[in-house]
Amino acid sequence: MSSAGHKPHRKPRYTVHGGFRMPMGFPPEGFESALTYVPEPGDVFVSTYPKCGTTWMQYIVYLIVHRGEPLPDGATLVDAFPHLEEIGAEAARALPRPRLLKTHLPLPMAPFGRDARYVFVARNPFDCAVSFYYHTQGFVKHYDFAEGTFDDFFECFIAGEVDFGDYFEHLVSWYARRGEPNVLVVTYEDMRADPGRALDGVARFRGPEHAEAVADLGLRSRILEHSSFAAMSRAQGRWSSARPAGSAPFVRKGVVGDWRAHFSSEQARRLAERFRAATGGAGAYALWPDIVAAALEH
Ligand code: PPS
Repeated sequence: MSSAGHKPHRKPRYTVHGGFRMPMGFPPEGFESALTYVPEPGDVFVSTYPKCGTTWMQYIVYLIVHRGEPLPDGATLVDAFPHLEEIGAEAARALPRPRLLKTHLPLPMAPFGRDARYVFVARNPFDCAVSFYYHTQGFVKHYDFAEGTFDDFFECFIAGEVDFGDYFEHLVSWYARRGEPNVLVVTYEDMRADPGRALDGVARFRGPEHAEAVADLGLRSRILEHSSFAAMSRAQGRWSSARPAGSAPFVRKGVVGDWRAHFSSEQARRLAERFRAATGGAGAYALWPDIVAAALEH
């Protein structure tokens, strides 16, 4: 889908590796070797398109693995649960087991192994676009887009011309694996509606001993408290590098429906139509029927 026919717009800057857009500053050798990483039994991936709840899910998995103990003072999730495309295969192999890895790669590019586990978090494309806009505007050294508007970014997003590729290709590729024993599909909206249920689902997926452990009320409330929006907002430096003063924080708003305050009715209709076309109106298209209906009426 192209944004042809819409007025020229400002674009963020990216580095392009083999036709694939990445944030500037992601070393090419890290990206290239990430594609060759061979997953091992026990590896746990949090696999997402950007801005779909990656960090929140990573911290839930981290807290399950570490029995509710938060990251020690001064430690960052970026080190404890690194981004494969940033660190590359060799650094990934050197991680303590279980290896905890984040990836934003679409499935055809992602290292997928039968014995590794993948938690795939999907978020509706409307809120994802808004969150991705603030991210792109705020990380000035990665994107040089401080002056970019939401309207500018929207044209890049709907055309799939953003880092980590097209939202819809990513969603469709991973969603096709739902139901496989090593893939758990979760939505950001379900996590928001019932974090305890989401925690149970992830713990069960990690194994019966973890499911049993999170039934313990003390552990359960520690994990839910440390991974809550309020607690994560208080510790912004743990999740991401600093941004210029005045930019939106990394843990920003954390709601479902912020798109309403950013989308014009034309943009909402165009993205809803793109969603339908990209999915053939089936599969992942059924994930957010109320939001799609609201977008068409916006
Ligand atoms: S990234 O850069 O791709 O890793 O970003 P990602 O972590 O996927 O997404 C960031 C959005 O997730 C929100 N967030 C949360 N929401 C609810 N609860 C918790 N604990 C939480 N932690 C992060 C964060 O605010 C971003 O969404 P927006 O809509 O911008 O607020």
